[in-house]
Amino acid sequence: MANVFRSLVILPLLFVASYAQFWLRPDAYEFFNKKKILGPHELFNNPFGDAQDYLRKKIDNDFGTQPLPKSANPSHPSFFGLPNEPKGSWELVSVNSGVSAMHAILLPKVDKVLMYDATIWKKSEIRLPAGHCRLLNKTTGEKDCFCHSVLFDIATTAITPLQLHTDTWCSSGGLSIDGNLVGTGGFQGGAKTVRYLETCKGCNWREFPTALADRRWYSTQAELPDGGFIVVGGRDAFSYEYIPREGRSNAKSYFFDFLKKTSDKDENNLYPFVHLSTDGNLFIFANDRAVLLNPKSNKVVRELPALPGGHRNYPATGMSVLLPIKLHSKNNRVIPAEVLVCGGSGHRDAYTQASKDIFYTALEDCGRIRITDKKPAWKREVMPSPRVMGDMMILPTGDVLLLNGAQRGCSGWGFAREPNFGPAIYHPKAKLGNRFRELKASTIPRMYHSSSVVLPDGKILVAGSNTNNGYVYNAMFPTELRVEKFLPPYLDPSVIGRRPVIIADKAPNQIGYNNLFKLYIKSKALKVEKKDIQVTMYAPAFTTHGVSMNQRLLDLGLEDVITENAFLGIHAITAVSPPSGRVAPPGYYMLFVVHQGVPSVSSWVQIK
Ligand SMILES: [Cu+2]
Repeated sequence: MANVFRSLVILPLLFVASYAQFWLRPDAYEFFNKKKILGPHELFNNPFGDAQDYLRKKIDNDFGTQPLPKSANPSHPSFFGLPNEPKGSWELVSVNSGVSAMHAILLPKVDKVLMYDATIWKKSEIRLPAGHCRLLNKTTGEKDCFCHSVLFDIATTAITPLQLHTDTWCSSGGLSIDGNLVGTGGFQGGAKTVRYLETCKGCNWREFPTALADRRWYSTQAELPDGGFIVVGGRDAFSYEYIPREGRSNAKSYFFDFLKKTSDKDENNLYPFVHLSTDGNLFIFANDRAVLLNPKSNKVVRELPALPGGHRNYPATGMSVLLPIKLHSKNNRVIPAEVLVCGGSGHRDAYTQASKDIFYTALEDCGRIRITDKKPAWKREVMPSPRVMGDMMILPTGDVLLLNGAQRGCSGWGFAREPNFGPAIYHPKAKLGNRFRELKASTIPRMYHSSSVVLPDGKILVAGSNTNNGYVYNAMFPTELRVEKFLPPYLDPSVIGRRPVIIADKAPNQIGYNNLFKLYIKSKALKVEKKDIQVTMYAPAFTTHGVSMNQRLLDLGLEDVITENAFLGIHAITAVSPPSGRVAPPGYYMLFVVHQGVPSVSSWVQIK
């Protein structure tokens, strides 16, 4: 019996312990980061097959990016597609974010970006305040005095340290109805944790390490129509569960066969893409397949067609958004919802091969599907460049920005090459084949563990990138602490004159469902017409590992736009709030008024 105990329990523990010892040793970093020589993929011209072969195959609905037609006629009042369209620009705003921003989200009301990585490295570039430390080992007295999560002030770039007690490595998150962060999972003691952070001054993390039934490492958290959350998947977790009330623990999870079926040798189905559809079902995409799950009955209500071309989820990390939801003052019973999935890897074994110095070219294609159709079908289109580990952010105008990531390889320590420096913009309303444009490139590689945040002024905060096991600076791609802002084309000096200003003291702080509400704007334009105005509401994304959880843009129905005072340039807009929690879960949104393709600075509004 003792022998059985030893072989079943102690030996595996010893093995795990010695393995962990090795890869936590400082010199292990060098092993993982040493400059790798070119593999046979580069040297012998793809003996394993070309990842781009699928592009040459004839597939229905396969359109490349077409050159601009001579008389480009944009389908909405924007400058997209016009000659001399601006390409955007970059600003470097900070050289030290304290922690490398593996996870990032804008917190409502306080306008600070929460950034964090992991406690496992016991290291960052900021210490806990006032000599605070975390005791790691009672016997040895080992301590960690570094801070692993910060609030980044978007106006001043000042950072406020916060103290984490559980490991948030590769975890997930979202915002509660009251605009507080609810985070789930992570590594070791963090894997079953649910953690909360309020935005009050001096507030710190509250952590509940036994709240979840299963370990959630690389899982996705998604908001439900009532403001609650589901947590889906994760390494060795073929299940999902709903976040319990604070302080409670889940007794068990729901087994989810779909995750078991979509897992392969390299996994390729972690951090699944989960989007709440307008009918209350959850669109869940893993590897190359998708289903609609009803979170009330816990039944898969529909299997969608597979997306051909390759593998889209971690470590073959692609990107996905729920495209902007177009609302009207009177909506039909079915409100169309469309999903876009881009990039990833054409090779099932991209991760295994990257460990042998073979870095496959990433996928260059996207699939788009209307998930509320009776017979949904993917339509394929091609990006300007291959991209793996990118971020896909919905802009206040309803266009989609693709940025960060690499052109070859996949997620993992040092498993990617050729950073994709250039963002691309995708205009969902343009004709198929004419939707993408390349924008101004950055100079900073942002690969594994980078993140992006849409800000109230319409800029995009871009941070992080750490393809190293720890804070390592003598690597091919050093741990990145610099923070940039990308200014999309709508902030170009040539068009910024169109920008409206929301009159803040007349804007609503709270709205209900299906209500008329009024907004007042100030504009330099002599005449503001209804056809030139959009009112949009953006739910902040929790961005990590190429997944932007709970990102959502609503393009509201408008009743009218009336000039109140032509002399002062004041105009009144009457808009209709979203019809239900299925379309727009309760919580905080950034409210933008867009005039001729240029968004205002947003104002926060809570749907309750
Ligand atoms: Cu990770």
